[in-house]
Amino acid sequence: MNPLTLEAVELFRIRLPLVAPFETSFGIQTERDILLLKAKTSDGDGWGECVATEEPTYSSEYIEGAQHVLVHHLLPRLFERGRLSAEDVGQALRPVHGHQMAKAAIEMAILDAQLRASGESFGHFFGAVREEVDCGVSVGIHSSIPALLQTVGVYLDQGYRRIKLKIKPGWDVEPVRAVRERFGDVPLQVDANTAYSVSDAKHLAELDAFELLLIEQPLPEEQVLAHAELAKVVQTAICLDESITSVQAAADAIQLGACQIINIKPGRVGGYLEARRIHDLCSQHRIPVWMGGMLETGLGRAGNVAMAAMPNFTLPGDTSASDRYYHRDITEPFVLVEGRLRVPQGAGLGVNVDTDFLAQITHRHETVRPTRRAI
Ligand code: OSB
Ligand code: MG
Repeated sequence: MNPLTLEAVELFRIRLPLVAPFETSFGIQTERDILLLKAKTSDGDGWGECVATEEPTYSSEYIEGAQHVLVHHLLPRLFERGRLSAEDVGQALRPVHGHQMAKAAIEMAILDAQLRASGESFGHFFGAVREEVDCGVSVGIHSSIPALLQTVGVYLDQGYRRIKLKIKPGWDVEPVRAVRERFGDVPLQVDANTAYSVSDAKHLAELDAFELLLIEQPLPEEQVLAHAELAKVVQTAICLDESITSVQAAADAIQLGACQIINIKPGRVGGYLEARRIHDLCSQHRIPVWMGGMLETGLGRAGNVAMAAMPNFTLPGDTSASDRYYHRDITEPFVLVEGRLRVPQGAGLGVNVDTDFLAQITHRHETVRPTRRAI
C-alpha cells in the first residue's frame, strides 16, 4: 500500500435509535451514540467507526473517552509521522496504553483511504475466500419467555442461520430450554458478557444438555485461567470475547486452554490488522473464529463482513442485516439473503455514506488538524 499524509480528521458524533431495545447482562440500550471518523488525506478520504459504547460497561472504553484520547493523544502522534500507512498506525500509537477501540477507528479510516485510493476492496485485501458470509443474530434478554420465543421466531423466519441468546444469572437455562423445545436443533449459542463466577461452574454445566455451539465469555475479562478451570467442568465449548484484547492475549488464552473458539471484534483488539493476526494465529492452532458485532452502522458492518469472508471464520457471525439494528442506516443497507450478507466489492469499505442523513443525525462535529509545533 502506498503511504499517504494525514491532513485532518473530522469526528462526527451521531445518535441513532435502535429498532428494539437491546438488553445484556451489563445494561439496556435503546439508542446508540456513535463516533465516526473521516480521515482526510493526501490521497483522498477514508471512514472509520469507533465501537466504544456510551458507558464503560462492556469494556473500560466509552465514547467520550475514545474521542478525548483520539483528539489529545492519538491523532497528534499520527500527524507527527508525516507519511504513513495503516500498517504503521499500531506502532506509532504503541506509547499510548490501551484504548484499542479508539486506535482501531483511526487505523480503519486510514486503511479505507489507502484502499479506496488504490482501488482495492477490504475483502480482497484480507484474502476473502467467499462472496457472502453466513449470519447469525444476537438476541437480547427479554422480559418473558413468550416474548423471547416471538423474537427468535421472527429472526428464524428472516433466515438467520444461528441464534445467540444473551444470558445472565436468573436468565439462562430456562430460556435456552424454551428455545430448544420450540425451535428444535437450530444452531444455538449463549453469551454471558462476564456475568458469572467460576463458582457457577456446576450451574453452567446444566447448559451441556442443550448441545450449544459455545458459551461466550462467562467470566470476567481478566479471569483467563479461571476459564480454563471452567472448561474442565463444562462440556460446551468456551469462546472468549472480552478477554481477547490482542494477538498476545489470544496466544496466551489458547495455550492455557481457556477457550476452544474465539470471537473476533476488530474494535476490541485495536484494529483490522491485529484482528487479521488473531485470525491467522487461530488457524495455526485449529481454533475456529467468528465475527462479533458491536451494533455497527454500515461502515463497521462493511469491514466486518469483508473480514468474515476469511477462511478460518467458520461459524456464523453477529453480522446481522442493517434492519436488525436501525430503521435507516448511514450507508446503503446490508440486506439478508438466504441468511447471508454479501461482501462489498467496491474499493475500500465499498459503501457510501449518506451525507444528508449523516448531517441530520450529527449532534457534535469537530475537525482536528496538525498544529504547528513551538519552535
Ligand atoms: O458481547 O457480543 C457482545 C453488542 C454490544 C456489546 C457487546 C456485544 C454485543 C452483541 C451484539 O452481542 C452483536 C451485534 O449484533 O452487533
Ligand atoms: Mg460477546
